[in-house]
Amino acid sequence: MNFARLAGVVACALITGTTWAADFAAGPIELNDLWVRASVPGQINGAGYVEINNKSGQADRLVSVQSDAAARVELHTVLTENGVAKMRQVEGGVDVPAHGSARLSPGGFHVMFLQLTAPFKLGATIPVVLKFEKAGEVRVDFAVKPPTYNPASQGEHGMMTGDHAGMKH
Ligand SMILES: [Cu+2]
Repeated sequence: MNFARLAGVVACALITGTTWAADFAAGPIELNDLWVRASVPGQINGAGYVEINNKSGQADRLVSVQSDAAARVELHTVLTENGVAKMRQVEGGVDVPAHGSARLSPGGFHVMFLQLTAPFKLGATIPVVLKFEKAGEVRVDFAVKPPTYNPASQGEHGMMTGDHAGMKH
């Protein structure tokens, strides 16, 4: 490698370094963009979303979630049966491929908070422990976003962005 090329690599790392830092990590597993929507009056459940990146050459799996923020916390997915979207508890966890990622996002996988201890308040953070099969446990905080929050990149799931709490379990 000649020096000019090396210098270019270093400069690139410096420029992008701050944006590459993960919000939370457990070994090679990095967690970013963790959020829930603020509760609306009368809402008793909530859903959490996160992007999981695996820097390792070994596949891993998100196997369970724990939090004091709700009476029960489960890993859910959304399945469509006869044209009706229904939430189901995930069997065996959420796979995170080697050198790959998994995304919990509206319309798909989510952390399900059942019977909230207290309403999610805008600007607060919700502490959760995520447990991975290989990387182990990591304590993370989910940021509370406005009730109408929807990431722009998730537009294709628009049909699922309504009242999550009203869905049948
Ligand atoms: Cu759910």
